[in-house]
Amino acid sequence: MTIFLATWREPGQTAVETAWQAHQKGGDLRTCLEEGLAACELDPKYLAIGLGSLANADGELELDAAMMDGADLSAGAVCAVQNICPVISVARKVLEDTPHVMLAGDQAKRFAMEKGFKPQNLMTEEAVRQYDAWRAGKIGFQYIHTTDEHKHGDTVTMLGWQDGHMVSASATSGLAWKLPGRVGDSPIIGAGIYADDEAGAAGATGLGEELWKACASFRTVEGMRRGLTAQEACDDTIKQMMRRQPASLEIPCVVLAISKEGDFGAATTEGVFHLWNCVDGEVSVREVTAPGQ
Ligand code: SD4
Repeated sequence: MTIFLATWREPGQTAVETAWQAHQKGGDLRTCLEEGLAACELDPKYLAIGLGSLANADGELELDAAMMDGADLSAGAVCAVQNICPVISVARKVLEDTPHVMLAGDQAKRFAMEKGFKPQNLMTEEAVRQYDAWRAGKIGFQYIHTTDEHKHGDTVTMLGWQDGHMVSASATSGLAWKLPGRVGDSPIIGAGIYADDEAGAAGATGLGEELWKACASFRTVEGMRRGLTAQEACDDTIKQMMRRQPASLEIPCVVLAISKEGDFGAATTEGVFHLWNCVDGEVSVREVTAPGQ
């Protein structure tokens, strides 16, 4: 059996359907997740991933991505990379072609160029228009942090499962209007993603500062290692965050997980979240509501 999970109502479907197509062409889990995320990164209509995303406070895009393979805990990530897309492919190259876990900023860009990626302007006309509107005070921080998923960030976090083997991956432009150099949870192993074939795989999306402080993905995988189902492990992480981290009540923090047995789930601190899933080619979406909402 093969399962793909992906975050958010808008891009999640693109991600799981592209991953399934890659699977049908014989791609392994790393390739399926890379292609699923790259399809989202290269589509300018998604506002918090890749080309045409919402910029940082300087009007520049700084992208983050990571991939972790649960077979041997190998991991690769890049953060604060400018002018390169898709960065999930660069993260995979860090995983496969270097002894390191993460490359940052200009040096990650240099590495990508050495690997054949061509630098390009990622600020579309629409991205510039959004940035100008923010600078003019016409749209605020909440534009990207609202319970309305149509306006929410489109960070895409994906989990792939095949006969007990798991890979996690994520790609994002991070928070809109962030301070230049700011890095969130998404490319951080243990925060934005984690995978261990001995326990399960997990990922996160939402307010990166809080998800990182909670080590949300690692915590959720450890819950499954203790015997919780994927849904129970997600609930456990989210309840703990809601109790200890009041900021996570204001802006959605989401975890998703799949256990080594293949059961999966998700939980959110706030609002409604949509989890896309593709189980042996059957694509559907689960609506997940915050506790008490
Ligand atoms: C971050 N977690 O950089 C990301 C943002 C996100 O949907 O998930 N947006 O904090």
